[in-house]
Amino acid sequence: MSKISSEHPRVESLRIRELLVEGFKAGLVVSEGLAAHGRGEAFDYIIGEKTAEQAKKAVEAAAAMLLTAKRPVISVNGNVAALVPDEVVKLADSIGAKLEVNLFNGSAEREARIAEYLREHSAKEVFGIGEKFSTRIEEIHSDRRKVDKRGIAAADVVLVPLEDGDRTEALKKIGKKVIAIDMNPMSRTARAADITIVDNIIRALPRLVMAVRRLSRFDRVRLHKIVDDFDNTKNLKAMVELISKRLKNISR
Ligand code: PTJ
Repeated sequence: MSKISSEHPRVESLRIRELLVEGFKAGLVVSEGLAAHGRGEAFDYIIGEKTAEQAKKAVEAAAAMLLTAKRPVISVNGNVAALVPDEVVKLADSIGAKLEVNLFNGSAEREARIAEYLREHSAKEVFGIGEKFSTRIEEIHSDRRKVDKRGIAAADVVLVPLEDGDRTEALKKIGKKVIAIDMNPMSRTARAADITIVDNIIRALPRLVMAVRRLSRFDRVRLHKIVDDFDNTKNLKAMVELISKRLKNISR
């Protein structure tokens, strides 16, 4: 890893880039993943690289939804594995969720590599590898249609970080609840999800782990109320307004 001085004004952003580049070299991340990161980074730059109040609310609702889920699954792609391997494992452990590798740019070799990487980060079990337990969600028009019978296919709640496309709409159509993590509040995924956390996954995942720990003391009635009170459309609208306000302030 190259040496980034702690004095550099953009040290944190450069550190995150390094994780992606290292993940790319290790065969976890595809080249498209580097471009996708650039899009997320641009949104993060505009919002000031800190967690907005709207994202904090969404994290709270997401934690409550995960805690009330019967069969929660965390979907992991190359970027997610490279950026937050420890945190996805911690989150899965704290809610009893399954971890499933699900790739837009499907590849058996990368699936296995990501699973191995997650295991190196203490994951006990990783689904989505190979064909033995695989099935297809025909409504999805990409490699993401390949899912695990024991994982996403059977899930009631799916966490889908860092993606844009038709999968969330398809998962909703077949009756699943979807939580998205996406810096872009205008993406199809952000708009179709039940709960969208518009924040950098680097900040969102540790917050989610902490929220799950805090809310695990709440009873189910209280957790359901947190979910019911959350309005994703309203929250996304507020995020777009925040972006617009920040751009207006900069252009003054
Ligand atoms: O590993 P694979 O094959 O599954 O591919 C992974 C990528 C990310 C390449 C794939 O899912 C993809 O093409 O994603 P998209 O359609 O480019 O969408 C990625 C979304 O994540 C965009 O809306 C970005 O703004 C957002 N994003 C990127 N980096 C971050 C992010 N959101 C939060 N935190 C980030 N660090």
